[in-house]
Amino acid sequence: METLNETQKRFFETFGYLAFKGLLAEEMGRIIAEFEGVFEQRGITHDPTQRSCLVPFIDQREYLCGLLDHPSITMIAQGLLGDNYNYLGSDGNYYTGNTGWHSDGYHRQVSYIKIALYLDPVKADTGALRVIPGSHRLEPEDPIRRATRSKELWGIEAQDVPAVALESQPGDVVVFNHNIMHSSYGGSSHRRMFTINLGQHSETAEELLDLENYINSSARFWIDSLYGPLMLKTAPPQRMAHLQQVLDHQTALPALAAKARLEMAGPARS
Ligand SMILES: O=C(O)CCC(=O)C(=O)O
Repeated sequence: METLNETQKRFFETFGYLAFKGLLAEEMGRIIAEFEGVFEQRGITHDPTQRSCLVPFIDQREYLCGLLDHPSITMIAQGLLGDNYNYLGSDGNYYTGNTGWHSDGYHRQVSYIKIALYLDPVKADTGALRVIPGSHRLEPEDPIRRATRSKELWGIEAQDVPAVALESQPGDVVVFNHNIMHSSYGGSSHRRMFTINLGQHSETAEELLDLENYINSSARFWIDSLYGPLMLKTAPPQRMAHLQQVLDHQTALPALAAKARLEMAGPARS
């Protein structure tokens, strides 16, 4: 199996992202068909006025579950998170328009990463992921982490905030640290993209609390488990090793999801 080299790891640690050109190019035809299949089987027709988001996503089809065992994905996961990383769920999306500046949480103790596959060509001004390099290492109070207020703080539009656009063709893979500030601008009303979330294994009480908070925050998607049944049913032992810690720490999720079902009009879309 290929491994990430030290330069790639150092780049990721320093800047908070990596892009792999053509890493899953051979698989893309099948991946796109499976992506469409998930939305079809769930009877979801994308409404172009708002984002469609399905969580968990790869768990819906055996082939997509298998991406977790794919040498290219395990290479990224092991290289950035160590051998005993956790799978933390996935989302499948038809995005509509812009995604404003945000980070996917803020984790001090352990690294959480997102692997993203854009299924349509995206350029800087047509929906490519933009990242502010190094912003994953900044304290929450740092002004750069307030890029949503770009107009008021710096007199510039959000899309003019200095950033790197990770332009992507189907088959390319982008990876970023959850802490990094990211966005996208100018995308179409049916931009197809799905992600796989992974994190380092939690060891200390504080890290386990962080993991449980992460899991429990998924109640907003109205799910009782971070994993769909197929993910577990089709898991070879080497995949199970990356599911076990979450299985052991998601006991509060069903009650929280039940509460969310009472309080929210529908499952969250982001
Ligand atoms: O592609 C996009 O519009 C943004 C993606 C994003 O924010 C995410 O996956 O966390």
